[in-house]
Amino acid sequence: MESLLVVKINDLTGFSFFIVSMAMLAATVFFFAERNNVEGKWKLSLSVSGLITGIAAVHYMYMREFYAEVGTSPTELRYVDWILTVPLMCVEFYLILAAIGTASKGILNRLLIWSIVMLLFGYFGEARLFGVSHWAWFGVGMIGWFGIIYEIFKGEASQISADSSSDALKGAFNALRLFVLIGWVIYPLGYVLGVGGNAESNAALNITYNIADAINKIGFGLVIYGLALSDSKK
Ligand SMILES: *C/C=C(C)/C=C/C=C(C)/C=C/C1=C(C)CCCC1(C)C
Repeated sequence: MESLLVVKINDLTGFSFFIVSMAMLAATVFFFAERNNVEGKWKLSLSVSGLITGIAAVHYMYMREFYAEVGTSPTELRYVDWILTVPLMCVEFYLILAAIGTASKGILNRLLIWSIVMLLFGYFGEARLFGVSHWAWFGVGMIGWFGIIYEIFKGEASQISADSSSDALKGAFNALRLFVLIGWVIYPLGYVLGVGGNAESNAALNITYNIADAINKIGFGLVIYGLALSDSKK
């Protein structure tokens, strides 16, 4: 039991699991509490932000415990978290466009399909499934990510934001898509670092993914919160 409670300060991987669990928990409380301070049409967006960090918080507590017990964390736990939270981030894009202007269901559907392609094939690669090279699966996963990037930089979603008269929306939409373009680079990097499959590469993969999740889930939610707050004050 003791091993579950003690944080080993010299264990960077274990420490990153611990600190990200706490950060996700704090962010979740914050997003749900702040629902009261924004206008009605923004409440759903803040709830979704809280769900994203809340789902991650629960997964991080399991991952941390697993790691503390056996020194690794299962790939499945990581991907179950992502397959729930990344689609919710796609929903966030849709919701902020819908709150200020118009958004077609097609945008949401395309973002959801691309994100499933990205994560499903990334998982196939990490789990070394079906005897196919993990670089081939990685390549297919990258196509999914590029599909998302296309939709928000060149596709219909980017068009709706560009045509909007709200500077707050444009600013927030732009910040969110920079998370996807730049913040998400950390994920394929983690995949590449983890390819070795030994203890060192597992540690590198977990630390990299942990940092990526903290930046992208909490940062993403804070940008939406900022938009909701400035729009509500008007
Ligand atoms: C909250 C969780 C997030 C934002 C997870 C994002 C995950 C990715 C951007 C994963 C990307 C990958 C590729 C682009 C190629 C294949 C390997 C992946 C799945 C790590």
